[in-house]
Formats: sequence, structure tokens, C-alpha cells
Amino acid sequence: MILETDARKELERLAKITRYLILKTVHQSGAGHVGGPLSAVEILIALFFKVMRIDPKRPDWDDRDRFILSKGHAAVGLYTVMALRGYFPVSELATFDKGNSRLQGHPDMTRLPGLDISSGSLGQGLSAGLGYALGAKLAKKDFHTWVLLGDGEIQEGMVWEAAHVASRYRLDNLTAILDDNGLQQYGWRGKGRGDRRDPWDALPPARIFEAFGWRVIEIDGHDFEQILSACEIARKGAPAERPTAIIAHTVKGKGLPFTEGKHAWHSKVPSSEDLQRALEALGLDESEVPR
Ligand SMILES: Cc1ncc(C[n+]2csc(CCOP(=O)(O)OP(=O)(O)O)c2C)c(N)n1
Ligand SMILES: [Mg+2]
Repeated sequence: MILETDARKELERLAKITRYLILKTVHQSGAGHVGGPLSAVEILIALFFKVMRIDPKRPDWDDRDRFILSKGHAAVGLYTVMALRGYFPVSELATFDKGNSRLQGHPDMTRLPGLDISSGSLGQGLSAGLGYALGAKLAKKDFHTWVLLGDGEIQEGMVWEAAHVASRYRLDNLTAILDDNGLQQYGWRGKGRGDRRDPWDALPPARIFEAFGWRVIEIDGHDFEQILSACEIARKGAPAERPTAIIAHTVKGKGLPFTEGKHAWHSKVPSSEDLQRALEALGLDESEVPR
């Protein structure tokens, strides 16, 4: 048991608020992603509120843990959690995806302090994380680097080049978290563009990471206790100095009956009615949501 009841309730409250703010932000901007951010809500909240050594007031603190949203299209989820954590005002979410905003549709580290990498072109984040982790070893710094990957994203070959090098250099200060929600942007040709698991069904990511020399922990990616336990083990360093892969089993669009498991909600703009439905499904009153 890592969490007292009150602490778990607080995290669950934050998760509901985050889910609503993701929908509201994409509704206001008229563009953005929904399904991928929703599947990563518990992971992002656990990292930013409990796991990472960070200080929102000092986003360039040298000894901070590094976080890389390799699945950069989930930016609205990251921004929401950063806002709730105090990096910038929640009201700034209303600027999401506007030309002059710090909150671009995909993370832009040249605009928003607190972002450790720009992302959006899938496949690159683990290499960047590898660089941070290797740099930490060379500089004898003890910060940890966390990289959040999508299950579709790991079909990019560059991910496995980074995975190989990370185990070659025994980077126990690097953790990859796989948001394994089983869906990408569409279903698959020949199988119909439906809501089903993709061809990597037959190639379980856990076995692949293991084959590359990583320690693997499989969890329910919506269960705060399991996320926190896995991250605690990961930070302590794997046996034989291996990097750690946390395979988080998740549901794309998690938390709202009309988005769960629906590939159409990968990127779709919620209507005003959808926002109302979301409040009802989450059991939230608009007045409870920070502005
Ligand atoms: C290199 C690259 N190819 C294609 C895309 C377009 N794209 C954006 S999201 C996405 C699907 C990603 O699926 P997954 O990694 O499973 O993310 P999630 O299910 O968490 O949204 C694709 C193909 C991209 N951003 N980058
Ligand atoms: Mg996916």
C-alpha cells in the first residue's frame, strides 16, 4: 500500500478534472487529440504529482528529473497536468494551439519552460531520453529520466536503436513508460479501420523490451498504486544496471463512455453536448473545475 485513502482520492479527483479540462481545451481550440491524452491521465498525474523530482517554479533546475512526452500528440494532457501542478495558470489552457501560444498542438521546448524536449514526430523521444540519461551518468548527476511512449509509436525503428544503446550503456536511470492502449490513429487496412488491437498483438512489447535487455514491469496504467509502485522500483535502479520499461495497460479514451476504446476519438473536437456528457459521466460540477 503506497497511498493513504485521502491521497488516492485526491489523485482521482485530479484525474477527473484533467479529463474534463482536456475535452474543454480541445473544444475551445477546435483541434487536438483526445483519446491518447485520456489514456495517459493517471500516468501523467502520478509522475508530476508524486514521482518526479521537480519544482514548477524552477523549470530549468539542473537536478530536476527529465520528462519526455514522446507521444507528443498527447500535449493537451501534459499541459493540463502541468497547469494543475503550478507551471502556469490553468486559464492559459484557453490559448492551446493558437499561433502565438506557448502551448502548441505538439510540445515546443523553445516556447514553454518545463518541457525537456520538443516532440510530435513519433519515435524520437527515447533517443532524447537516452541522451539525458547518459549525460547524467557522465556528469555524475542522480536525476532520473522518464519517457512516455505510445504503442503505435514503438513501431518506429529508432525506438529500438535507443533501446539497444540504453541497455548497452546500462542506463538504470532511464525509464520508458508505454501507454499500451492498443489503438493508433486508425484501425488497419484489410482488418477494417475498426476499434481493435493492431498487428503488434502477436509481438508483445514486454517481450521485445526484455529481449533488448531491459527490466520489464507490467501494470494497469489506470491504477495509481500500480503506477507508483512501478516507478518506485524503476527509480531505485534495476538489477544488473538495466533500464526499466513499464508496460502500462490502458484504454484509449479512458474515463468517458463515449470515447473509451473508440479510434474515432483519436483526434476529434468535442461539442458542447459532449462537454455536458463528460461532466455527468465524471460526476463533476463545472464549479469544481479550476479556470
Ligand atoms: C513519425 C510520425 N508518423 C505519423 C504521425 C501521425 N500520428 C500522430 S498520432 C499517431 C498514432 C499514434 O498511436 P499511438 O502511439 O498508439 O498513440 P496513442 O494511441 O497513445 O494516441 C500517428 C500515426 C506522427 N505524428 N509522427
Ligand atoms: Mg496507442
